[in-house]
Amino acid sequence: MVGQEVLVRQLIDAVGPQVVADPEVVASYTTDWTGRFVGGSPAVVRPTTTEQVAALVETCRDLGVPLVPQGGNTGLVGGSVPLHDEVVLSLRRLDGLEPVDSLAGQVTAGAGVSIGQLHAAADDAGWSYGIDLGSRESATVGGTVATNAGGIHMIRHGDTRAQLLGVEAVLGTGAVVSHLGGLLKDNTGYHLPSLLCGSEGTLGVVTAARLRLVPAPARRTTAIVAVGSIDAAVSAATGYRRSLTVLEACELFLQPGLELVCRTQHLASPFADPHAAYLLVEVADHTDPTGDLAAATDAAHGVEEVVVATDPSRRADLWRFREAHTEAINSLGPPHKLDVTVPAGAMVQFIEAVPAVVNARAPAARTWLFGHLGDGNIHVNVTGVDPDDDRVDAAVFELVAEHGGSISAEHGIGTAKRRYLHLSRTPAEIEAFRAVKRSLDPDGVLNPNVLLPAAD
Ligand code: FAD
Ligand code: 2HG
Ligand code: ZN
Repeated sequence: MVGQEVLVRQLIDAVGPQVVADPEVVASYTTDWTGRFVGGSPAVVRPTTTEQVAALVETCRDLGVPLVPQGGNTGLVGGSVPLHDEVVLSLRRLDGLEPVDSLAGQVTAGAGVSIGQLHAAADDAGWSYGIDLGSRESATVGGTVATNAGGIHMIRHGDTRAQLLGVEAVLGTGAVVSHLGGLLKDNTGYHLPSLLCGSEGTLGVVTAARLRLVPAPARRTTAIVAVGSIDAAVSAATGYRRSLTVLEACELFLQPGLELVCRTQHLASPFADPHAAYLLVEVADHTDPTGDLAAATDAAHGVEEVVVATDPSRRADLWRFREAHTEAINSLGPPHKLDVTVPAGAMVQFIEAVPAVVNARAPAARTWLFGHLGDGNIHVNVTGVDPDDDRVDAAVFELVAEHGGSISAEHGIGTAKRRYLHLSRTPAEIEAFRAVKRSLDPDGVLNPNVLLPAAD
């Protein structure tokens, strides 16, 4: 490995003044959003063109210096920060956004465009983008593609992969692959966008994406439905999924989470009395969907109270109770974030079992449960545990595996979960992953400490 000064000079020779070695600036790229993962780096490179990204990857390959691609740095699994002194490759300056192709209902966006910017552009053109998430103002197109982000509308529009019609990317070899034509039907071989989507920066650096847009419904109704038990929440969620073709979101949170959000965000609870669990349900259509939502809620068992909103600012107020969970939990110190899926049939049992499993390993820890119940995705957050102590993580992941679930629903594997990948993937699958990695990144330049377990 070359020394820092020589390295910085060689990086500048390759990509120009986009290389930053000022320790103060570098430090702003080396800690993750939660504060649990803190690293260090000799330099941050902030290219503005795909050619510069390719030159950087080639140079790092020649020098044997690994890179960590970074977008908005909102990832929650320690995949976007340099935990092993890697060079940080920030894609935020690749922020070109082409005009929306209104005829096709598609858009081509640079990797650094934020999801919020994408929404604004789609809305202006009378379309909508199917992915939305609480980190929308910082999370980038490149990062959401790299993690295959899910988010709050996944139940209706699918994950990021389902929006992805094409990508431009620099592979670990330095080669640029680009297929941004946006044809809806295009069976001409391997679908590289699908492979790169969810690869967490281990196979290629996404520099641009061609994304499909979805219709923009004129009317939207949001409700928080208070129920008396987890069981009632799970069966109500199934009822909503079965009866509402216009269901856009079906999110879960529990009483302790609501209290924490209200206390830390200085909000008044939407209900006078406490309830065991809450579903935030949203429907959207071209005509007013409020009646459909009311009928589905009437048909659900165990509903104790409901608040409903149709105007945008009141709906945003309701969303705050759900979306502020991440920020509220972080105010207690860096949490362990265990983003998991379990099958619908195992959900009640899983949710009820988790706190005891956590406390058996860490008696003083606190478990917070919320998430995208409509698609089986629960965010298990644990506070009061040392950032490096992952005995609780192991115990929860084992519980997930026992229930037939996945150790990552939407955040990815990152560095946090790589040693647990075997709980969700067979040895043959992991070997196939390694073969793909060897082929597209033969020298292990791109995020070598992410996703795949260490070779031994
Ligand atoms: P980063 O955090 O910068 O990077 C994430 C991973 O992608 C890293 O492995 C990185 O190396 C890689 N990467 C980044 N850019 C590129 C690129 N251009 N090419 C190749 N690899 C790249 N996630 C959800 O799925 N659903 C949610 O509902 C959701 N809500 C969130 C709410 C909050 C408040 C926060 C803080 C996070 C939330 N997340 C959610 C997690 C996070 O926002 C997503 O994982 C998002 O996709 C990360 O995007 P980013 O641009 O910040 O990527
Ligand atoms: C969400 O759904 C995000 O709000 C973040 O995926 C989840 O904070 C978390 O664990
Ligand atoms: Zn989520």
